[in-house]
Amino acid sequence: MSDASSDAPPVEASIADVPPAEAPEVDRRVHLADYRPFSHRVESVALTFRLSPGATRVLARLRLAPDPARPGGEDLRLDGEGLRLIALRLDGRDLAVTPDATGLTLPAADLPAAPFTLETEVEIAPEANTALEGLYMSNGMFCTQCEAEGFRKITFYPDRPDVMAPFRVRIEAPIEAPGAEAFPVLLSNGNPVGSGKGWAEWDDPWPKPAYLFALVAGDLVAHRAAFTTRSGHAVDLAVWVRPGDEDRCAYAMDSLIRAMRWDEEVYGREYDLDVFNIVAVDDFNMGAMENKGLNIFNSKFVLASPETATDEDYARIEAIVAHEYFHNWTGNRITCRDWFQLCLKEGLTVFRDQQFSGDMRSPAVKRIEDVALLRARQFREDQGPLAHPVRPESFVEINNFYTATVYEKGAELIGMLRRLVGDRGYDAALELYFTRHDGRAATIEDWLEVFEDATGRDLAQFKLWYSQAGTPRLKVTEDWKDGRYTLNFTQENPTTPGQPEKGAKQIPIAVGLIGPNGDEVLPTQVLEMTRARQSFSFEGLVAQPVASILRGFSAPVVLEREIDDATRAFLLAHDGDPFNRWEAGRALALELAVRIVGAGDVAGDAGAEVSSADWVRALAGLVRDGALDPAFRALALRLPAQDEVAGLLHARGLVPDPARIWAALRGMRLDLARGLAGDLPDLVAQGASGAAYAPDAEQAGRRALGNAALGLLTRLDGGAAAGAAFAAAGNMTDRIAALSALLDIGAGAGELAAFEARWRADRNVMDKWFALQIAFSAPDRTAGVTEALTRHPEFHWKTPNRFRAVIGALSAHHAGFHHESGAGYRLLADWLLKIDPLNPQTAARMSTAFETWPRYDAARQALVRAELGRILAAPGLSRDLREMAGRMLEG
Ligand code: B3K
Ligand code: ZN
Repeated sequence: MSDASSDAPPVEASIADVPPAEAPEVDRRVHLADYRPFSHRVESVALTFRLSPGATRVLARLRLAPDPARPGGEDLRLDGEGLRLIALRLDGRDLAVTPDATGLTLPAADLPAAPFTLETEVEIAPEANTALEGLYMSNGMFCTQCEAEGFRKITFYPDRPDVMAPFRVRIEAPIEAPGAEAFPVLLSNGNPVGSGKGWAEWDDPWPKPAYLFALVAGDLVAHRAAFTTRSGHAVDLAVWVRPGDEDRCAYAMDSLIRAMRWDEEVYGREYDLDVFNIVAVDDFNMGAMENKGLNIFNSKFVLASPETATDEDYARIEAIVAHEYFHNWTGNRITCRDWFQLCLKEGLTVFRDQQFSGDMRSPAVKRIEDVALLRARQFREDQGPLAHPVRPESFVEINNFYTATVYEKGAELIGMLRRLVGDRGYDAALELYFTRHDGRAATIEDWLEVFEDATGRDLAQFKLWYSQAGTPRLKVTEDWKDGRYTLNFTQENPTTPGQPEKGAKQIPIAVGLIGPNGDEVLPTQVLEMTRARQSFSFEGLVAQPVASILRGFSAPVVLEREIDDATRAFLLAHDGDPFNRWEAGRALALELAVRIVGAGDVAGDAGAEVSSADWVRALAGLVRDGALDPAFRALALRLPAQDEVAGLLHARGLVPDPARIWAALRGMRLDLARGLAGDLPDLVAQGASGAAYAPDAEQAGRRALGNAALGLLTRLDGGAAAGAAFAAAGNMTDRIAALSALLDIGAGAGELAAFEARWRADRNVMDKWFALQIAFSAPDRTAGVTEALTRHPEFHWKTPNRFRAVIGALSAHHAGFHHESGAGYRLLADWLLKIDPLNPQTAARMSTAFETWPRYDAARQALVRAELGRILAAPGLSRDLREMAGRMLEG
């Protein structure tokens, strides 16, 4: 292995001009079908960083070997963007090569037939990097984000996931003024192998793709712990944060330790380095990143104390810490051959983190939450112009494909596979996957093959789930005759962009049968549907059963069932499958909402024409059942999202009116509050625990139910209880719940001011303060409230978390964003255009708020199209936002 510390800088040869930073975007389209292995093997990488905010030097020494399978030799193409090339040497000889806008090419004729060493020196400016991709600065510290293609902004390299190599890294801190050490902590991947004042060296023995490279330099403090793997290897763990934040790291550390143990116990996976570091940074484009041995996190998903974080924040921290840790095997040790295979690591790792959270908390509650999220994000994506397969076949900008489809639907596919092959088959397949592909870059074909080899099953039809977009619609009818009960299923696979024709999917349908007295007469069994139409019969029944279909949400489909409210209420009362029990309540609420919206009277009190009494009664029975998990009861009280109602109306060929949906759901909530009026004070009281705050599932569930009840009670008591709860709140969960309840009835001005005064200096808490005001604004004021908040001195729009808190809250307010004035649309487009030149990833991601436009009326459609057109016409638009706006407009 080469040694970065002895890396003498190449002679300054000033070979090439800087490729212009404002080089015209190359509108490349990359196709899965065009995949070709890289021309060379990278045997080792040695990097030296001479850090300086305005002019960091990066020296790279690559040991390269020609691919023996290509005896004629090939040109060597290295990716590189925005790099000022200072020097380039091959086996010690200076080379004169001029990079183009996206990299440099060394012609085959100039390359040796034997292994050789290529050295480059480049200069980059981290402090000017606002895109937060590559090496950049956040609050005075250096940090990196390389996935998917950020490493090419650090040095010239084959920046593709199938090129894996061991890395050695030397970091030299900027020269300090005497006595002022601004960058005492210097971190990279792997194990620390040496350090001194102003420098450190790291060695990562595990071959990895460049997207897993990471570097951090700054004034940080560590929250430390130790972990011993089950084979006895000692690992030093550290969570690094800015001084002052160290008392908010305990939960992230605790989550990490539990995740490490769980992966050993459940998947047999051990950690493989001497250290594991997590660093919290304030400016980050997403949640976190699984860099080998050095996970970098959005500080929002690390820092937590009862005073500053809600129960939901704690649960998210636990899930994300685990997710990034689990990537060490599913993503890092085994990575993706190319970016089309992204779901190979993301779908599987989401599936694993969902299992983990279920084990740590309640599997039933976790499943309900995951399905709610899948429907809200992924079904919505599948229904609109951005629909794409779990494994897409082409892209312009890969960052645009870190989507709910790749992640959440990708995880559902793993769950279906597991249901199809059984738990033991799954375990055997995973064991084979880890042994067969360790140290490699794999494909979906490789993944399915381990299942076929381990279980003997043919998964050719299952593979369609990876290549065909869209949510299958599963229709079911039932027959009952002579003790024989039959379920007749029909599946329809809707057209999506570029995919008019689709084959029948293999669908695991978990079904249980319930007798008239509520007892289970047939325990859950998995029916396997493989044809467009298929019937399944059950014999020997004494009475017509009620079927509980798609238990545990056994497949990501829309179930369309002719069923009356009474049968749904029966399932809500008796279904032994907790998911379907919740589902029955949700379906009742959705159908009621649809009826109220269609009924004509949605102003003021709900449904003069449609009564919600049966729904309220059914829900009341469940909520009063003290034997049920409070977290589950809290979920049952949650009404469908407005966006979900709009999606359902659209699926039924109707045009949703956002204002009516808003009014209908508000009316339903008021009905629910009135129906439960007698129970609410007690439920609120039970939510408060005498015990010291703990973020565990038990306490969190109790708070969730108490606070759901508080929200309803506030609709009846004018805010008396919520005002008192706000004043008495001893933790952020209760404080936010009380404040939300007040804002929901148009009150809470004093509390908002008090909240701001108390938390003004806390960036993560203030994000909540911004978002809440928008979330609870009246629809005709949403754009105005958002606009006013963008003029608040604490609206730091270049900080992604703050930008997302404010502009994201605007897009998430269904009736406000889609207000007929078009003000919401305009405001979002204005801000997308403003952020795009600085941070294209954030702009592109937030533009998806527009994806549902085809659902709405002609006037709204015209308004959105005009905004998308305005975006597309903007000069210098990023490749990211251009691809998104273009796809949405084509839809
Ligand atoms: N793998 C990263 C996401 C990278 C996103 C690049 N635009 C985090 C994760 O999924 O764990
Ligand atoms: Zn991931």
